[in-house]
Amino acid sequence: MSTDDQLRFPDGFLWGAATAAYQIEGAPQADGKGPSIWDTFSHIPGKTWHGDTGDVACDSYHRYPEDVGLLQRLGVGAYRFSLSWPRIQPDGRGQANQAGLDYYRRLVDLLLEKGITPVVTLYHWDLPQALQDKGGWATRDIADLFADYAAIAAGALGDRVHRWVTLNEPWVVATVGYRDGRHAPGIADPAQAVAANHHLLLAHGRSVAALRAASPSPAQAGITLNLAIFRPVSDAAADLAEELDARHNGAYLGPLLRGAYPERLTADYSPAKVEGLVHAGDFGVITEPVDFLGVNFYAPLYAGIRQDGEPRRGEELIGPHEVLVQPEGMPVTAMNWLVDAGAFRELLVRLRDEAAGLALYVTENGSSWYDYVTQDGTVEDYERLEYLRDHLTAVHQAIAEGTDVRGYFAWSLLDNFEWAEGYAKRFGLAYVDFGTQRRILKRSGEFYAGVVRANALPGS
Ligand code: IFM
Repeated sequence: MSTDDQLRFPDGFLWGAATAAYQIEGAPQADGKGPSIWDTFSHIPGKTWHGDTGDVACDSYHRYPEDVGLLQRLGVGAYRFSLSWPRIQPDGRGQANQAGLDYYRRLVDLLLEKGITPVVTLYHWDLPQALQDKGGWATRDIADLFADYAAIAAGALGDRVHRWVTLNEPWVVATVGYRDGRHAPGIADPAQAVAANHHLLLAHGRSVAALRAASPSPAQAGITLNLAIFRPVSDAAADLAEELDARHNGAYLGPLLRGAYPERLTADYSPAKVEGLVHAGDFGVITEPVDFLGVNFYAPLYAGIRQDGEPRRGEELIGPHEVLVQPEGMPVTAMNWLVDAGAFRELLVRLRDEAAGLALYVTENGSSWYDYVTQDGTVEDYERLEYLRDHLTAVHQAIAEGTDVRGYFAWSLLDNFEWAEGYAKRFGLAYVDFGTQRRILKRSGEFYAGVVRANALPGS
């Protein structure tokens, strides 16, 4: 696979970039779109940094040709973007809004014209507000409504879209949205979070079947999980690291691949607790075979115990004594996330065994830094470039160790609305001046274009 000191990727490796509807589109009321939970949540004072909202974001709803131009400059073969459910069904149920579908059709047509394969995520967190008003993901009938929506999307776009991701990061949806309340819908209720989790998985399974049935041409379907590596910082934290792993990874890989929640999650999923929630036959739905697994990776997490219950500087208290630690001397990004590409390799190699037989796509990987435009009008983001190079090296190593990674999507094509962090945190390969909407390809974007062109990482 390697010539000279270049690291070559397998022939046909799919290079891409990713975005999500609410983070880039803006135009929250255009062409009959209904409100989403993020439209509501971001307008509540104090919920996002600086009161930022996605009202304008990158204005991609109007500027998508320019963004397709950026993809062309990167030379990528694929673009992963998400559909806004309330653009397509303003209330989350019933008849489709043709104007919403037409927007995505125009985007897909332009991508195809430029030789870029669309990879479409059905749900990247912008639930129709009307469904949340009835309980959202904590209610069971949402699984069928989601399947209906999947069928509408596949029926309308499936002649030209052949690769679908059902859900993006259900852990974040359930945990950050329904348990911690830091994301929309802003609910802090552990019982609703467990229910949301189960219904997300159910919705995934039902939508895979629905979109395959509705698509006019063969559809490949998968789900994207934000999987993580947990490392204990001491022997005392070993059990905590295992528990976190089960909650974060096992709660998804278990049901999806093996048809069961991990045994050690009895606190949340004991038979008594899930009575009424998990119905007979649910795991048959959830294990609906998928064509691939999407993996999002950003950072490893280090688990520690503080007997005094006092987190030290840079630590996050996650229980009475349990903390997430930032080990001394390890670099962190602007998100305060650790930088450790070795953990990425470890995760991918682990999936080689745990998800054996399943093709993997890295559907997101990237980093946030405090970028700025130089006097020459360039963005010299060498930290991002290094992060990218090191994490691509990790992918290359994992492939060499027998992991079936078929593609890589950089997060993100362009700076965008980073949820509760608003516009303060930039992840783009292209810089966005949110005052003028001007896009500037960053140094890391130029580097990525070189990798894509060569299908290889340059030698050192
Ligand atoms: O911006 C998000 C994205 O929407 C989901 N995955 C993580 C990214 C960075 O936080």
